[in-house]
Amino acid sequence: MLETKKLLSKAIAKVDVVMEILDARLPVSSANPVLDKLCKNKFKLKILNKKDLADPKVTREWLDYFKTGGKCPAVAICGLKKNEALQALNYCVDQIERNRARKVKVMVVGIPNTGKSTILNTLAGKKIAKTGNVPAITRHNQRTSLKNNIDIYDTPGILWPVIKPKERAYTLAASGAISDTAIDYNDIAFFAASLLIERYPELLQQSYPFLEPAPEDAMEMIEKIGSARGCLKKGGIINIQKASETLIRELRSGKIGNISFETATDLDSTNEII
Ligand SMILES: Nc1nc2c(ncn2[C@@H]2O[C@H](COP(=O)(O)OP(=O)(O)OP(=O)(O)O)[C@@H](O)[C@H]2O)c(=O)[nH]1
Ligand SMILES: [Mg+2]
Repeated sequence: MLETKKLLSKAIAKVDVVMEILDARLPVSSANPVLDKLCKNKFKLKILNKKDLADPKVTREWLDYFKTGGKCPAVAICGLKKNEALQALNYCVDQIERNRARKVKVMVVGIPNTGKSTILNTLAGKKIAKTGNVPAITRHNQRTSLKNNIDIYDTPGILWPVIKPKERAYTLAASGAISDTAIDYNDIAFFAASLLIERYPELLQQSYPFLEPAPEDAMEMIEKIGSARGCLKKGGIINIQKASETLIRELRSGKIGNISFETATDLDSTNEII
């Protein structure tokens, strides 16, 4: 990890601006804890990407949170929309005192699967970088020249080896930032179901009418999903693994609705500063 940090630090030293791509549904858990230090003398913009999947009210609260006290400039975008990606890029480039003849170098960093390569493709207007809804798609830094003398560097997602507290690991796994082979679906589904029951009962009612009457707990919810979706083993026993996979898949795709996994209020209550 020390080696990764050194490489990242060297790469950052060579660029003018850093675009930190976060997942709008989990702007804290998807942040790189050492990036702020590495970017000490650089302009860095936090981009809350995938805003189309997040709870809009919670995203607004996050933007207010970052704005308050000048913590860090932040915007929320859908990386698939050209005008939104371009606005974020222009915001960054406008911060640089620039001689038009000189190229502006912009680096896109973030943990896996937050949409870095997607944003690059959207900005370039063509598919330059490979993308995919599993982590660790991009393997090497890749430079692309954009209009207006801007060079943009796509980078592989970097995940930190120690993720604390445990809820952050669950949150990351539920979003798809951690490889599915490294997680226990049952635990993640249990975490996700508890969150949905507590925070998004109306969405559950609309998307999963078969849950009525509302489940008392996560296990009951997963069992009901298994039963409704035909996730059954021999003898009609519910296949909890399959039911868990179904819930996570539908949660990630936005099928259940616009959901945020963490809120600025949660963070305020822990007095944590980011
Ligand atoms: N709904 C939605 N999906 C997005 C958005 N941005 C990216 N995605 C999807 O998220 C998945 C991951 O996108 P990538 O661009 O490959 O993510 P990455 O950060 O480059 O991932 P690594 O290279 O593995 O670090 C893909 O399925 C994209 O289509 C967005 O704003 N909204
Ligand atoms: Mg990528």
